[in-house]
Amino acid sequence: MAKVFSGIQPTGIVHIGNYLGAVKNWVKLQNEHDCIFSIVDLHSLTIPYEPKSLNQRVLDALATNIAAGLDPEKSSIFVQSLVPEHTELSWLLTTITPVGNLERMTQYKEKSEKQGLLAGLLCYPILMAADILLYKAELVPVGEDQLQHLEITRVIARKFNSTFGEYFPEPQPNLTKATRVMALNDPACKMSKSISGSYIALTDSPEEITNKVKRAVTASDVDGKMSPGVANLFTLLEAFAPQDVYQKFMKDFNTGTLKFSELKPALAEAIITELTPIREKRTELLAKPKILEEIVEAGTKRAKKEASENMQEIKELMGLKLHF
Ligand code: AQP
Repeated sequence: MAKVFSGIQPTGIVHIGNYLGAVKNWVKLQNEHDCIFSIVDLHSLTIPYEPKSLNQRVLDALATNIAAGLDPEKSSIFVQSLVPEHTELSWLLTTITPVGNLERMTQYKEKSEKQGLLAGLLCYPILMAADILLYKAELVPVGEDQLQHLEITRVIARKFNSTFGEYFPEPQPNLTKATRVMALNDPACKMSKSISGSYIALTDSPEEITNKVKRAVTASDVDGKMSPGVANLFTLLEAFAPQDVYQKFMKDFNTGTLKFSELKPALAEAIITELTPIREKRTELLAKPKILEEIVEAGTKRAKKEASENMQEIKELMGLKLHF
């Protein structure tokens, strides 16, 4: 049984990229491993946000993830800012993180181009390393876009171990088949909460899902090779539809008889079938905030206990524990 940590930012409604790349995998892993999942609200402060709506976004992220299958009986589910050890460890790790590694991060370059050079964007991977290392996690289920950040976590763990003594495991990624779901309106970019038109949200109605799939960019295939848009639809079909439906359309593609007028409605139907119970459960949970409060209270208590015990050991190793 491995120790697993992962998180999701409350930056918008959870979409099928988050779901297939991470959340659905969390649901599976919680049956086999010791899992801690966090709504990482501190990370979400690195992009512009409206303070008045943050609380609702956190509740929404909690309700959506639980509706998607996260089980508080099996996993610890909590909100990052409720366990201050995350920021405490983040500072300690900042002191051993090479700036060059941070400056090379694709997400930092892309986001700072839009938002300006903010230290929070630069140090985002250090906070992520703290999230993971605080619990000595060995396995981190994330989408492909987070692999670079996880590599920095390993660099930091190695540096800590060689400087202060062997303590942190080097965490490994755990990827799904749909590790990089592309934007429906631009298959050259990844599906993202902050790019409108790019995603199908877990809360979308059947009509919205049908329309979004209908409008998905496909473009023509070149020399029988699938275009990125078509490949993306097949990734989604494989993830959502029964195997025989996927096989049938793959055969159509290989024999040059694929019709988007058949593929798109079949894909929309498969997505609607999987997401409808999630959408309904989320609505139920949001109407009962007391249940969400109890889940967060219990998850925070468990996470906090482990975090504070480990922090004591980390501080001892770094010479920060006072002995008189
Ligand atoms: N398109 C994607 N395909 C597969 N996995 C994805 N993930 C995100 N987008 C895709 C994975 O979802 C988990 C939670 O992501 P996050 O909310 O922490 O942040 P993100 O990666 O920045 O997601 P977004 O949707 O792109 O948010 P914004 O627009 O706010 O930046 C992670 O494991 C991530 O890899």
